[in-house]
Amino acid sequence: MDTQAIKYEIIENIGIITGVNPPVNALSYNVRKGLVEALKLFLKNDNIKGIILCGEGRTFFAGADISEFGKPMQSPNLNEVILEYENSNKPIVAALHGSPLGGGLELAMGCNYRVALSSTKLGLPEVKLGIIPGAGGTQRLPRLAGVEKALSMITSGIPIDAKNALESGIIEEVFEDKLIENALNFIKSKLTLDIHPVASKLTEKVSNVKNDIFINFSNKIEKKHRGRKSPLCAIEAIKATTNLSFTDGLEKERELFKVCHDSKESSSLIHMFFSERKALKIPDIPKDTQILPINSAAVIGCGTMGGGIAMNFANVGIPVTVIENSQDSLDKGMNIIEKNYSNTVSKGRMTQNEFKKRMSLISGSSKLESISNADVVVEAVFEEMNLKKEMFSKIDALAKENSILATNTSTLDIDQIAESTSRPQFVIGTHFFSPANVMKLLEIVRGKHTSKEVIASTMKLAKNIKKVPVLAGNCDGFIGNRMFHEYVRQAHALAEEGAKVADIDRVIYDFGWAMGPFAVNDLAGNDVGWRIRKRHKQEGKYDNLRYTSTVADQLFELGRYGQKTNRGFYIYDQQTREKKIDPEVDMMFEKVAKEKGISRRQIDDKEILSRLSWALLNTGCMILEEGYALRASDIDVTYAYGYGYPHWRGGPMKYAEDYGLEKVLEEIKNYRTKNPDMWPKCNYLEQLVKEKKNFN
Ligand code: T1G
Repeated sequence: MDTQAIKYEIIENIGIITGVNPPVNALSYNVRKGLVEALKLFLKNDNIKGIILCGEGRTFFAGADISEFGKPMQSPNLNEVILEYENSNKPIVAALHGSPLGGGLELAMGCNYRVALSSTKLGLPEVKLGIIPGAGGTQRLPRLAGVEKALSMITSGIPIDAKNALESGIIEEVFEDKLIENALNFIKSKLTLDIHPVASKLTEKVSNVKNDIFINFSNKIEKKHRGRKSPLCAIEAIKATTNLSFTDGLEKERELFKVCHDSKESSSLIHMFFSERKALKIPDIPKDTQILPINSAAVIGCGTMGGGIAMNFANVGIPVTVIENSQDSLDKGMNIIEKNYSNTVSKGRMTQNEFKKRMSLISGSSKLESISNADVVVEAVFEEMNLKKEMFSKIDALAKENSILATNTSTLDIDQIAESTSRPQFVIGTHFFSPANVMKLLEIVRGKHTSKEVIASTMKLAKNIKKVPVLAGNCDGFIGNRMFHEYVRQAHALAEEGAKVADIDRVIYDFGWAMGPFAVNDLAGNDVGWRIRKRHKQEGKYDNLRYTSTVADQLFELGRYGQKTNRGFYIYDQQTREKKIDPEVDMMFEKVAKEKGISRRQIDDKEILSRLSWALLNTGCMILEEGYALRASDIDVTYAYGYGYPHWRGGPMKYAEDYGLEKVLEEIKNYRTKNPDMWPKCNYLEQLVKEKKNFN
């Protein structure tokens, strides 16, 4: 018998059950059914004395099939499958490789033994999808590895490596290679034993656990995962191992799983999971598009951005040359890179050897000629069009044939930059987010002439350097900053109309963003914003729009650039960086409102959130209408990975969809009556509502 998703074979007296459900052996209905059927056959066969469970292709079972969530579960469910394996009267070893995650690891924990290749990463990542392990993971893992390890693995969702799993008692042996051969020897060595271990029966309840540990984890989670429920539910489920029997604990897990499964947090995080992967698919770029090899890189400019960008290459083993025009600036930039890496070492997150390896991959040069061998050149000089154009004509003269010429710009016109070269098809925008070595988003900007090969290769490069790429079209500010600009304009309008700066930031923070718009402005630098506004004014961008940044301009003139000058919209403590409200700033807004003839009023939290959220949504819809983003979900990915938008709210477009687009439009229309130039009409949104459609 070979179902479509499971195959089996017998080697000597050992039965081997193999998952064949590419790409990741997700535990879909066919797999679950096949697992039970194959096991039953083997249990009936007297020649078979032991069983190996494994997966074909890149991984052992990587968990439940997420695309089945929300649909009626077809029997057998995973719990039922695992019970069959656990009750087997022949010993079973799970032979792990790749990513045994979620239900995959839960299934393995239902087997008597687990062995793994050393490259295996094991984990229970369910909280990343807004749920908790739902097939006994919260009950078996603490019995195998202790409560503390289970709390750490399940509440973070971060996988551990095979060595760590071995030390924690989750697996029994680690092999460098020849997984099946070694697993065969392993299970044969166990055949003479009368009893084989079963995780659920290791102990009735997990004892000697202090309650403090649960309190400490909850406190940590409430800080780290502000607003989230699933990690707290996971703690509750794990706690059940200390006061309930395995069967009752499983029941408790089921209850909590259901609460999480039915939550917005979960549907939003699942939306994020699939959106992140969808963003990699570009409709007009076929899968077999030629990929340009990237084995070396050059970064021009070793300031905060340039240095961070260079680290991304070194982190994955790509040698990179950073270029600055003076030795002094180069030394300064290289020192910052070194300091960044040293900090990681001192936090215990990098070994000294790795530190040396990464530093040795980064070389400095004060000569632009050093770009001549690089497969990709990333320009990260000051955000100024003439400077960038001048730089690109020089790059054009020096870079080798077929090298990707990328510009790290956050707002500028890629086509204008490309025009200064003789090979615009090789020019592309790569908008990194600060700090570039930390932030996951990479907005990739496609110019009029950028070739398909260059786009496909840059998307691939982004994945290689562990970024989350989103392809944007070439409009001012691309996807992210074009929307952010309108969001900030709305925040300033709110402040002019009577809302307090700190209240606006508080509402946004409480919603789940990393920080509010004014705090972001202080972090990014009001001088940066001022330069962009100056250009926008020259280009007539505000001709039909209310200009709301008068206070920001006044602060700039006072030298209040934000955190870097210890003063911006807030006042910052020089040592602790703690921010304090400055009532003077609210008074400046009041004064400006008076001068502009704006009548001030009390503005409640609901209106603050609604106006800021819909300013993003309305601009996002315009971007979709004009074709600068491929899909609404790309916008959600942009905001979650580049702007600190809470993933568990699904992104600004998904949030609006959940709220109801019809209701959203009603509110926008209401605001538009009072303030037409703050709310440009978007036909795309009107059309969606008219047709009672959602984004896609
Ligand atoms: N279900 C359905 N599809 C999945 C999937 C899954 N679990 N995992 C991956 N895919 C698809 C993915 O959408 C993509 O599709 C393709 O596979 C390759 O993925 C009861 C409740 C395993 C580390 O959360 O972390 O078990 O875009 O590009 O970079 O408690 O996929 O090609 O069409 O990400 O090599 C727990 C999620 C589920 C694992 C591989 N498991 N997956 O990374 O490939 S909940 C997870 C991953 C659960 C039980 C419960 C990664 C990976 P397409 P990829 P990759």
